[in-house]
Amino acid sequence: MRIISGIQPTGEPHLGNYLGAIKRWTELQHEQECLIFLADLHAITVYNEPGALARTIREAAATLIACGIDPNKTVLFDQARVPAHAEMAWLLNCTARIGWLNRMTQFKEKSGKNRENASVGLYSYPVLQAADILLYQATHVPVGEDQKQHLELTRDIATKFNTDFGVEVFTVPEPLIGKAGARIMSLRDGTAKMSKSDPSDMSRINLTDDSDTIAQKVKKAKTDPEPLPDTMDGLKGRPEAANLVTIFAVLANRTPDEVLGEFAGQGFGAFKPRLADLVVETLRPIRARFETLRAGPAEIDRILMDGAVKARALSAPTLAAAYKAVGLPR
Ligand code: AQP
Repeated sequence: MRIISGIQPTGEPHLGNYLGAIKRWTELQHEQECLIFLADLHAITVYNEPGALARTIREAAATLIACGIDPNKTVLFDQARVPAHAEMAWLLNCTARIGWLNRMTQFKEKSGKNRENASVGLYSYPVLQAADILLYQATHVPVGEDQKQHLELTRDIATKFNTDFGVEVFTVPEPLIGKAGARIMSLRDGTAKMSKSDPSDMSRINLTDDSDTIAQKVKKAKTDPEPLPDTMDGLKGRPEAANLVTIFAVLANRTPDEVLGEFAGQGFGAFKPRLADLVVETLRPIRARFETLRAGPAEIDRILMDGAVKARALSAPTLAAAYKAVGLPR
């Protein structure tokens, strides 16, 4: 099995990224061949302050390492240092169909009402994602609910390319089914996912927040005045409450119903301090490692450059095969 996944270095990784993706990557690297990349080419599909990108790329890398990604086990790199991603994306842009991209719901969500003004890059974002995956002959991609449609598109592009040119250049990747990562919602709105790009910092817990900030954010998290029921069924129509119980359960390695068994009949005044303690304890070692790593930016750059060297070598044969298949001399 070869597994690939990525994260956009667009802001500070948060508890949703950790519980939904990063934690799983740290486990997978002990069992399978893993590549994890910082999707900096994806990051510029919307305007990102150029002066800040180099820093956010380093900080995202430091956060991943602090969470347990081991650069000796995982090939950790950023896309921009591996030009094959942009090259392959162009080849695949010529295979992907406009009708396929028109169906991508994430573009509709991210482009909002002002679609005519969205960048072409945002529109063809899933084609770059296909390039990220297919370049490495990845066999499996861990996908959350929000990314299922993009992986389907990757499979369609790979199959059409192989068929059009009559040569099996690409492995058609499978979704990695397994223990599903939790979907963590905003602390301000239980119907929106916790997100780096939410303008309110109070909506998320950043992996590098200090203990006081975490306690403050949990305390201020939106809830309701009702007491907690004894099962998750009783939380229907209370998305904020359900989200906090889910976070508690994942962090405590318990089922949500087990957590509710303990807190049934109590209000959030009792629940929130316990939840804050759990989050603080989980993130304390991550933050400590992050602070140490942040003090050595040259070491982070070295790790990313080493990763890029490995990624270039791994991707080169597939890129060459794709150029050859379409008939372009190099
Ligand atoms: N709230 C979440 N709950 C569970 N998983 C999440 N992921 C993101 N948010 C949650 C997962 O984290 C991985 C990396 O995500 P990403 O940074 O590439 O992009 P995203 O999904 O668009 O995350 P954000 O935080 O919402 O970023 P912005 O605001 O920059 O768009 C993915 O596996 C994702 O599923």
